[in-house]
Amino acid sequence: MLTKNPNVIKWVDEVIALCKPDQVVWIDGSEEQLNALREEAIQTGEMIKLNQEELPGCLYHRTLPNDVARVEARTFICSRKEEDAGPTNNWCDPKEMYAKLTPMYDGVMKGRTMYVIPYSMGPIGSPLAKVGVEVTDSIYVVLNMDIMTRMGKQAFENLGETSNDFVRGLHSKANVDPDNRYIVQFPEDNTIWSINSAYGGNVLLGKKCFALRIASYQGKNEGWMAEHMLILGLENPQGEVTYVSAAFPSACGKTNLAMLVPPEVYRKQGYKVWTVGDDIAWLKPGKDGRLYAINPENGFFGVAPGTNMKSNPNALASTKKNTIFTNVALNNDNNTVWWEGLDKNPPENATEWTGIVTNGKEWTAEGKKLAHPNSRFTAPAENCPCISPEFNNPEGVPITAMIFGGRRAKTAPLVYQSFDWTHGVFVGSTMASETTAAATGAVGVVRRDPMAMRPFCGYHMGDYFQHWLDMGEKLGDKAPKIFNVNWFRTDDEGHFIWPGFGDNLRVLMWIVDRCKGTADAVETAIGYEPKPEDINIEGLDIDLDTVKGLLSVDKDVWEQEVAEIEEHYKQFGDKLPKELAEELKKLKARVDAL
Ligand code: GTP
Ligand code: SPV
Ligand code: MN
Repeated sequence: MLTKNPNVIKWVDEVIALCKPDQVVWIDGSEEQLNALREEAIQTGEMIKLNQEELPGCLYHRTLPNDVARVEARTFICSRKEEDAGPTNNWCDPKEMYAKLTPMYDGVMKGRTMYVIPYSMGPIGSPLAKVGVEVTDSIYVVLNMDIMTRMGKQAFENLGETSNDFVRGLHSKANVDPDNRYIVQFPEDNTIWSINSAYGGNVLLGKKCFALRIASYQGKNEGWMAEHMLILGLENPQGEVTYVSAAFPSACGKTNLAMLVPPEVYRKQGYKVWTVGDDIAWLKPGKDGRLYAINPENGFFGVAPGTNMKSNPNALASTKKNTIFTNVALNNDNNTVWWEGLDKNPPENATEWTGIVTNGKEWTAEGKKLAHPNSRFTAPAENCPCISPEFNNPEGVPITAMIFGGRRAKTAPLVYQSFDWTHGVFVGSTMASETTAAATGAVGVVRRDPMAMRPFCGYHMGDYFQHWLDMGEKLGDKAPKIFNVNWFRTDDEGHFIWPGFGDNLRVLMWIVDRCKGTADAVETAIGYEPKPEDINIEGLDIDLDTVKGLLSVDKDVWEQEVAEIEEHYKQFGDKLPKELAEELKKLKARVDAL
């Protein structure tokens, strides 16, 4: 046992009594202990050791084909009152859910080892950090939590010997049975129960389950925010750094934007981007009244496909050591990894992600994929060449601009700024995006995903909007400015028009200059937009007319959008803040006048 905290001990005793493991191992986080676990996982075949010259410390893992993404249909928010979960969450009475799941956990770890993982979300000692304890029967989970969190006995030092303020996470992969898979949050009990999955987002309980679903609920009660946001610092040639956070839905470009390499014209002038976080931000007003953000994570659980030397060299560099790859393909010639979009040379001697040995060139020539579209790398943040010097700053970084965005083939322009905070909350609350492979279900279907939090908000979304409005009230004129971006507009053939990736800096530049008051804008029906010539296209092979097209606001399309937002808003009933209903009316009037 690593702690004398009676609350921890009592809870762990309860789960031992329930799950009946053969053995209990407390994870202290020592290299010795972790190495033994790595060896064991390699012995049992749970993990494969990769080429240690090319990828030192790297391991490979595959999950079952039925277990490759978050399962939103089987994810529950079990608040005592149904109303508190709201229309966007699955709900079940907590008593009923505990009663249903308890027999499933009863004896589930017989013949297995239970690992007790203490971890901190946020830098140890940060006033914004919080402690969790995850109990699991999976070594894969332990090794991933080591990368993704500050794991080990130091987390208990942070908790202290009497506090009860820790999140209790119980995970068992059980039989990985998709019909009995449950990912359940009990926000009022600080508790998460996850069973019958071994896929990251369902089982690394510090991540979406705690740092978003439970934390969003805690944030509402405690006056802070937990958001599905990257955090980056943009440094100008004078050495000043402006921090920006951005919420895009899953697999819509957070990791890429967070690690952006400036295009040549800016690099030469001395612009740099520093990564603070790529997925989650915890934000709280600081002593000076500005909004400060920490990244509660310690690593990146990033989408592998599409990651290459051109799109995201910093992410690729982050995966070169001490990284776990899940559901990518293997290159059997040299025991390294491959995925779609890494390069144009699929290995001839390949093992695709489910384990089929094949000629990768022929396989991909038939249009089949070698890596799963939601295959991922788990890489330590410290590996990232552009990790921010402020990454471990316990106070966080001050946020100047917040950006919303998603995948919209037509509707949303490249960038616009909200008129004010309330309008910005409106923009976030009406966000829509095409679905991706990060969750099970159809891909490419447009759905409303407010603030990119639809799958992650631990309470009623209407109350969440109100919390955003309240935070704006509290921050007053120190509130970040709110923007919306869309890198994914397509032409008539379905090709992306905007080059994206590093060139997104060109849009960030306008955003930062707007915050400083040094860039112009035109007022449109939906917000402030740059003049086309204010987006620097030097060195790109697109012209001013293309930028004009990317910024266009089409009356028919936006009339349709307004109608869809009206439908979307209906589900929140009385809980829809009246300020937002008012914003919708104003938008409708402006669009009608186009
Ligand atoms: P999660 O980890 O699921 O939350 O995803 P994320 O938001 O971090 O997305 P990520 O940066 O991993 O990007 C997902 C996919 O979008 C990858 O296939 C990228 O290649 C692609 N992508 C990212 N940025 C851009 C961009 O600017 N333009 C285009 N066209 N594609 C992009
Ligand atoms: C996401 O889906 O938004 C992710 C990956 O970041 S997961 O951890 O599976 O949630
Ligand atoms: Mn994410």
